[in-house]
Amino acid sequence: MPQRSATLYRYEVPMVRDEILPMYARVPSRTGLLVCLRRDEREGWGEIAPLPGFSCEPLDEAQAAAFLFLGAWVKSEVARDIDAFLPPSAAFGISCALAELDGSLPETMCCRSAFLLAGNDRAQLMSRFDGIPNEAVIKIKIGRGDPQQEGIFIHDLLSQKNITLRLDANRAMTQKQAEIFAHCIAPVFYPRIAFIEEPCQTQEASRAFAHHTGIAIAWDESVREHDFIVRREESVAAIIIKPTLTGSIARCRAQCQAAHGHQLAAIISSSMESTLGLTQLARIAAWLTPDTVPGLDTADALAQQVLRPWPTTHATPMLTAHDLDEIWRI
Ligand code: OSB
Ligand code: MG
Repeated sequence: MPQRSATLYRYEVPMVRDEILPMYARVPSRTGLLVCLRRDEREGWGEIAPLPGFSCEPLDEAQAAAFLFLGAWVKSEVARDIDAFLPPSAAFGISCALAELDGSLPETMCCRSAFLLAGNDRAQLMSRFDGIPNEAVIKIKIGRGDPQQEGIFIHDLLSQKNITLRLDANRAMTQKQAEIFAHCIAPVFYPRIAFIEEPCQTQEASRAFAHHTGIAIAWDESVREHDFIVRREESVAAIIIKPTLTGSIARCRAQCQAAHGHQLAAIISSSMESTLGLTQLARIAAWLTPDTVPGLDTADALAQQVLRPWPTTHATPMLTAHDLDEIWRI
């Protein structure tokens, strides 16, 4: 009889760069759970961190579901379809811990990520931008201010550097505002906008915007709506997959495969996980989306790293298992 145990820890880390998030989702600190599963001599870790403003489940609900599931797991009673039993954040975290236990999540991390720029301070944005190499993929948050000024800013960036941009509006603009934004950018530059994630408040408006301007779009928030189906659409270049909001590795893998089957890019993206979750997302990206640059440039939003280091934040202090609050052990 193999020996099994499960431990849950809670972390809370100050958020030092919250301008990545839309106003409605900003929180002073990021809170989540880490799950550690042991079976015989092996150990597997995962992160359960619903993102306020994006996840449907609050942390206490994810925690209660994890207790129930892990209580059964230590007795070797295991549900086949973990997504049917657990809210997405818990299904993601527990599936990572299980995958580390059985060795099914490859170790290699995708070390590239789209550089993420956000914030209204243009001078500060430009100073970060200056250090970025030409061939980099850069993602900029838009829909935060005056559409005309934002359009001019993007036009200027595209005229100064031969870069490709991803833009993300988090559904903030009306179709009219999105078109005002687009009209401030010379159409010769449109092909260097890989896509705009969810430009408008509704899917219909985003589709109409893409159709009128010829700028490609990507679905992000829409992917998690109950009636979303992956299909090839005019002007849709990619779907964004956020495992913490989607569910188990198996479910994320099925979504990547569906996207690829429809010639869409699938982009693995951060939900502001700690560096433990981020390193696992980088492994998932290397494995499931090897030809696409993922969106994982969020490690520096948090004041501390957790358990595992992220390649670009070596100066950020690290929390080890000793620094975490153990909340449950079975
Ligand atoms: O809309 O993609 C988003 C982070 C938290 C919540 C929502 C989003 C994000 C990001 C992550 O933008 C970074 C990325 O995708 O490049
Ligand atoms: Mg997005």
